[in-house]
Amino acid sequence: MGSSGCRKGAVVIDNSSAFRMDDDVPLVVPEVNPEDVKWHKGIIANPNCSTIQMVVALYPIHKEKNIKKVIVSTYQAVSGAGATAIKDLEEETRAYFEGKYYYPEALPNHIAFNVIPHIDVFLDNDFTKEEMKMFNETRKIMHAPDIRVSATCARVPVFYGHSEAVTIETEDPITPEEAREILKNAPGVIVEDDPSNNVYPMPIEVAGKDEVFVGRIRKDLAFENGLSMWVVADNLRKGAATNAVQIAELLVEYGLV
Ligand code: L14
Repeated sequence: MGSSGCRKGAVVIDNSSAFRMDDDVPLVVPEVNPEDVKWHKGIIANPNCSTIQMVVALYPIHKEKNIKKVIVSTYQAVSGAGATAIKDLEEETRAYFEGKYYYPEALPNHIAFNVIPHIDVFLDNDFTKEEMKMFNETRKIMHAPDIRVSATCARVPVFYGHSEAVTIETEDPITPEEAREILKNAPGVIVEDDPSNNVYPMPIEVAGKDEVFVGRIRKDLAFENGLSMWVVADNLRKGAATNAVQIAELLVEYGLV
């Protein structure tokens, strides 16, 4: 293995969590840390879906206002857990109306008309692995080793599209107007924020799209320099496939393949 990958020059963009925190493997979201693809040694890791959409929205704010803390709750679609989890939601919903019992095959609990605060496995600190991915991967992608991320990841009965309620504390003060302006000019972000006309991002609208959608931008009431927002993206597109394709395009652009 040389710096250009395997002997034949192939590069692997890996969508699993296996190599993401490996010091020798770049973890890349092209809107945030495109240059990191340059030091790959044959593998580039594609981050976790919930982390990708969050950093696309947070990084432009971080660059200008220095984010210290993030508190995030996710509302994750079943498709993240695969085709059998999609079947779980479908079949269990049908069974519910037919008065029948359905035993979930992929998800750890019943998902129809329910919310499950459990994604991936539980760890020693009582967070789940999914929640700790948001902590660790955010730091690595944003090159921000001191950011504290406290996540609660929940599964909701939605087929496609993860939603996230995100609250940040910044070092420098930030107004919602400033945040809206920053995000309107940010790569890969679409601001949909007109609550008086019932306009805010929702998974059903965002499914099938490649961008990260942000709305409900408002001053937070718990932190001095606090801001809250609602972030939605298609977990299979920007959260997985689109991001991987963008990484491949970067390799071509930089002449690395
Ligand atoms: O890429 O929704 O780390 O169950 C593992 C769990 C993707 C989503 C990852 C889920 C994930 C997933």
